[in-house]
Amino acid sequence: MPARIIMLVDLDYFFAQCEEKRNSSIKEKPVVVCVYSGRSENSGAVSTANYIARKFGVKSGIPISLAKKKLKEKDAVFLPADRKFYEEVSGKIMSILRSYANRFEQVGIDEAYLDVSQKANGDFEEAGKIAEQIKKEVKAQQGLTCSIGIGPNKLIAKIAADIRKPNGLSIVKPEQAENFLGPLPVSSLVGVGRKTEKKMQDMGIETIGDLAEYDIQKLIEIFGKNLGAYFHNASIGIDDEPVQERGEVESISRISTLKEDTQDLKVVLEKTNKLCDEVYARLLQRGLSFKSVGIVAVMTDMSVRSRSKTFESPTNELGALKKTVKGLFEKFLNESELQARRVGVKIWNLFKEQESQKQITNFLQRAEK
Ligand code: TTP
Ligand code: MG
Repeated sequence: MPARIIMLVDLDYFFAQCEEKRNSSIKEKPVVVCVYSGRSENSGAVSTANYIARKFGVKSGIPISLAKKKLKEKDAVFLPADRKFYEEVSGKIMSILRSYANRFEQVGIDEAYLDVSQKANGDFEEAGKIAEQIKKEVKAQQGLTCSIGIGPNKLIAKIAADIRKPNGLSIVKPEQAENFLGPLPVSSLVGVGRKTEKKMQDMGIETIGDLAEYDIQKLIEIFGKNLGAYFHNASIGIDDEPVQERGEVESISRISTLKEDTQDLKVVLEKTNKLCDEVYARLLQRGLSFKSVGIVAVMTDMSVRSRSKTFESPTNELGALKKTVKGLFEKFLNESELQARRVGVKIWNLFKEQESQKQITNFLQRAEK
């Protein structure tokens, strides 16, 4: 198996860069994207600002009035946030990013993790080339720059992306992880907020290196078992969190009690066909396709059994759902010595229509080769 290589791609000053994209004449000026509260002309907060405005101390979260003060007589451009437009741009960029990943997880409007272990064949140099390619394609197709961090896990990839911005690329190989993290302030770690930072400072811990040297038992005493162990592992660059495809997180399911316990396929299917209809309605409402179908049965002795099947590519056909549920129950009831009391249907590996179309296209292309 190739070494694990994770990338974090974060678009630079995203909302403001979107504004520059549709009006390049503002590019040389400080640009501030605002969410106006409407109470008075200048009430509200700054969403984000381009790097020119940041030089004057303008950043996400500060009051608009303060940003105006900082940018007085600087020919700055203040714009209201247009989330719909940013989401459109984000969607297009995310589908570019997805095509470069073995596994893909979008974590915000302008941020995504890519597991590129196989694509880069475990080679960090190769991953660096993929990152360059991604930057080039995002720039060419959508005109935006991004910053990319590459590391052996999500934790390091994220920090690597943060240290060189905008338009940065940082690669941290596994053997460099501890040296890379060591000098950074503990607040660079996910989960170390202001309060925890303060507490650690009181314990004499300023840097991640200090944290790594701190006795793990003491950390556990102070922060509890989970958090203490997490801090220790994070400080030495250990993190096993998988890049989680969104489709895998979500599922749609229905379960219902039979009128009487039974082992009769016909009776069970009467019930599960209805459950399939309900599950299917939810699927359509959300504009999704599914790749995996499961059945669950609670038996007379209250034990829970399940069976499932995963297709080669996503489908959104009710017929396919019912047929699969039938096939699974047929086999399951044949093998079971007990009667079923409750039965359920579940689908997961859910994809947005557009993505499933892409998956189907990929699948067909592969099939043709
Ligand atoms: P970030 O990626 O945190 O910031 P950014 O893309 O503007 O800048 P950077 O170059 O440092 O990555 O957030 C993405 C978008 O989310 C940002 O463009 C605007 C929005 N946002 C807010 O509306 N309010 C906030 O407080 C933050 C942090 C972000
Ligand atoms: Mg960003």
